[in-house]
Amino acid sequence: MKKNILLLFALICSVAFTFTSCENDEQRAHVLKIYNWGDYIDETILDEFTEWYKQETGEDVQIIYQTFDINEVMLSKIEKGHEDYDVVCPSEYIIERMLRNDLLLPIDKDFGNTPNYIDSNVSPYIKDCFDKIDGSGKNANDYAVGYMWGTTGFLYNTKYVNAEDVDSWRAIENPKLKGKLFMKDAFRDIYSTLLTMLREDDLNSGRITRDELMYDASDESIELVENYLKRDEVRNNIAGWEADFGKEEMTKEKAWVNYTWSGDAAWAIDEAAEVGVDLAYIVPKEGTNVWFDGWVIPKYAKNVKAARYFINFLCRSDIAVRNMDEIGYVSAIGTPEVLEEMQDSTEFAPIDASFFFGEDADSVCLNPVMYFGSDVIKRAAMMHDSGDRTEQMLDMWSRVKGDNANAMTYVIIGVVAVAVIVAAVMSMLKKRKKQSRKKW
Ligand code: N2P
Repeated sequence: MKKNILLLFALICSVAFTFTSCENDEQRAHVLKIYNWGDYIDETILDEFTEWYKQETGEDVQIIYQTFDINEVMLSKIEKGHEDYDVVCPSEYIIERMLRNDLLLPIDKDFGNTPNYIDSNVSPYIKDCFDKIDGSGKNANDYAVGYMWGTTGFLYNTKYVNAEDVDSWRAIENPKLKGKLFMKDAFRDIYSTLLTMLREDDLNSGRITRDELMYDASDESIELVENYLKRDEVRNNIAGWEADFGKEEMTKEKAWVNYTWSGDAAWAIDEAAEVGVDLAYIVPKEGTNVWFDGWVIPKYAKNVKAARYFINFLCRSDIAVRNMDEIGYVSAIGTPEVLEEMQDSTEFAPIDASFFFGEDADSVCLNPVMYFGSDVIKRAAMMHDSGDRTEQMLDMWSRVKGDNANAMTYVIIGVVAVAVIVAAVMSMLKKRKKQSRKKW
């Protein structure tokens, strides 16, 4: 009898469990979980997507939107945590790693009656660059769609700093910048671009090409970067490592120079102009990286359909322009509509942007911080996954940042210790005074 009751109880539990998990699966099928960089979209677009999706597919979707500031944080949630994000936005070297580690699903571009904006609107330049992502035999264009792209360089305040002060990586050791420099907390961008200066002789003599340098994760190069960033002149200049607040430090004139991404720079230049602060952006003469962020669908995704429609929606020209206006970054969309919206002959001199918009765009008035010219492209290269050397690079990075933190910690401990001693001496003196008054 007892046995039967137990069996009945187990049966009821398993039915209830199956029922609730089916209900959860059913609910989850109408949710789209997006994981994007902070400050990297016009968020009003998210609601518009749900309306558009209903109109195109007849289906409801509810969005869960989360953000990150560091590629490796996002990657670890998927690689180690197997989190069920439907659509995420890694940079090119992480897309490469995700492809190599089988973490991505191919993106089906058959949208039925809905136009395929991905194939028609993404610039051929971006597709060519994605072809160079080395995904162990998989073509990145089948698994990722370009979103924003740009360079890395120095954003500077023209009141305190001249272009000549920051036209080279050597700027970061210039005593003029003491305590006034913020560096982007993005180890790969800093490591790879700093190497263009530290291994300049090898580049100039042809011992290594720029493309090869972007694969370089040798002990020798890691040591070169670590030693340089730990030099006293450099450490004294660095006020902090920022993931996303450098642009505010610059617009408020708390910092004079920020080594950052071109999109943050374009945004900060506009914002600062409104409060009368003049900022400018320059790519170091030794070189830079040209980086690309793209949308991918991780293999643990639960709503692949909404994910691929979302990616397609972001490739509409009007949506791309709105995102650019909001965040300052350059979209991968290279249509005539985008070109027309971005041109401004009252503000910008003509540049050759034919590599991105096609041959008719060889003299168009575009913001040079966003659509840099061929002079920058010549000294830029795309980064690659550092594979099992990533660990060594990350260790170096925390040693570099830890050293800066320690110096600061010692200062704080010193100040607190002096304050405690002063307070103790003062109270002793007070007590003595009181005692001697009583005696009298
Ligand atoms: C914007 C982040 C941009 C990422 N907050 C550049 N790879």
